[in-house]
Amino acid sequence: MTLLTEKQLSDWHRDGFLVLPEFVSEDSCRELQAHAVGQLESADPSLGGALTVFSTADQGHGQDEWFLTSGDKSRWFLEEGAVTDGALNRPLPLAVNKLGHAMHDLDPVFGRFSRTPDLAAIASEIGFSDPRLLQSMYIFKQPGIGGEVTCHCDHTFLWTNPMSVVGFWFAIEDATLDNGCLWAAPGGHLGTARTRFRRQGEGTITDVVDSTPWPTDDLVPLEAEAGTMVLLHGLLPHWSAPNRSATSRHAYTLHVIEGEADYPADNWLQRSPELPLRGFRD
Ligand SMILES: O=C(O)CCC(=O)C(=O)O
Repeated sequence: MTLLTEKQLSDWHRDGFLVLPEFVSEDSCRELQAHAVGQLESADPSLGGALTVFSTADQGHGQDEWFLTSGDKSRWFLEEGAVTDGALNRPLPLAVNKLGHAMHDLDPVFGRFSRTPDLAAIASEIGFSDPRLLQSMYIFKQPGIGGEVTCHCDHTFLWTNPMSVVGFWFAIEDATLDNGCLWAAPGGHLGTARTRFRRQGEGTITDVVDSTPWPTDDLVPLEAEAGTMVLLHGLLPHWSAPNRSATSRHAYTLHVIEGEADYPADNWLQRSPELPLRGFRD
């Protein structure tokens, strides 16, 4: 089965991203959304460690045990605007920035969404020989308080030797200029990662590997209707704005690495040997 046309493949190689509208059905999006929200509706918001705020601006979560041990768990991380004086100021389903980072292996609903013949085919068409599903995130981009995701490339966080990570990003709701759609720099994947985020001692550190600033003026918006999948090359600079609108912008993203690539022991995301990485078909 070949899903990508020659033109799509050449766009992918030229731009470092590829937007595939109507890749998943509205029904699949609604099912995943209801499931993600339902989990938060039935969760205990006072769980230990659960007040961790996810902020790409200060990376404060990077020193936090709740975050650092989440590589093989399903945990939530809060929007900065959802916490006042150390307490939640709204119900959990409206407070969470994202769920992460192993729902695809722990939860059958996420698992079904994440492992399909179409995804396996796309992974092979863009060059994976042994794709491994490393990380999943369900991103809420909440109305009014949805946090900015500062410009970055995914290799910074999910480093392999050689670089291999690709993001499979799904619009679960319409992503617009108004509610904080993705932006990306066409061709920016031909540059380098600027930083590497890794473990050091009990926390994390960000090493500067290339001090060239991100090409922020070159970013283009990737507005996407629900059901669209966007492929993001691991070196592609991408960004999303805060959501100040009244509409949420739910998205789901899977980060996939090459099985044969070396995965450093000081990457922030580590898994228990009891939950080994799997492919799209295992
Ligand atoms: O959904 C977003 O706003 C950002 C997602 C992202 O950076 C990623 O999936 O790598």
